Amino acid sequence: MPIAYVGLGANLPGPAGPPEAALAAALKSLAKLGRLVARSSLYSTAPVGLTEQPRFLNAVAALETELAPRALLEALLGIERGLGRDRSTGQENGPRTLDLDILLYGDLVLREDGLTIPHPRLAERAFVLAPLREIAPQVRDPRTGATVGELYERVSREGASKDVPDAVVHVESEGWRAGAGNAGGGDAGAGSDRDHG
Ligand code: PH2
Ligand code: MG
Ligand code: MG
Repeated sequence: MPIAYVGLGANLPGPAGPPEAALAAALKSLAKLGRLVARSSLYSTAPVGLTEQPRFLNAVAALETELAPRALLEALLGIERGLGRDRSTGQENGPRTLDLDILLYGDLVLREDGLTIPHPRLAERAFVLAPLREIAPQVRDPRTGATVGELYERVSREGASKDVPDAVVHVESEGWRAGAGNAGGGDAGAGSDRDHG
């Protein structure tokens, strides 16, 4: 069964509470779509694309699933809606209660209406690559063959975020660590180092 890597992000309070609660609730819903095999720590990240908005909380989960890519996307959109995401009013790159993105789906390369895998901006985004590297440093971008670790190093060296103070900061969270069942176990992300990716 393929492993899908799903990016989680939020920077507005919603029905579940603050962004951290939305991410925790989303993780529980994700676990119902297959087997949650890993989850990263939480990261506080500077907004990219539209800078005048609150910082985001970001994380990445690894989900082993029988759902085909399109069915997985529909399920993710359903979870977003359930946690307050309103796509009729939202701004592109603007604030949101929850964003769930398919980053990778096994080694699939897919370009369809409304669904591109790998995520088209995966290689540019430190807020995605830092949590993804934590749980899947050796996984490869099937478009280029580069590993996630290599992509992260490149973005850290050359990316726009390198000039932004505190662009990506690892967050210690008891609640997140304890929450959502077995998803990835307790040791992921141990340590309190800051990560200026
Ligand atoms: N998502 C965006 C646009 N900008 N910036 C951060 N830091 N984190 C995000 O998840 C994010 C963003 C569009 O999905
Ligand atoms: Mg999205
Ligand atoms: Mg997104």
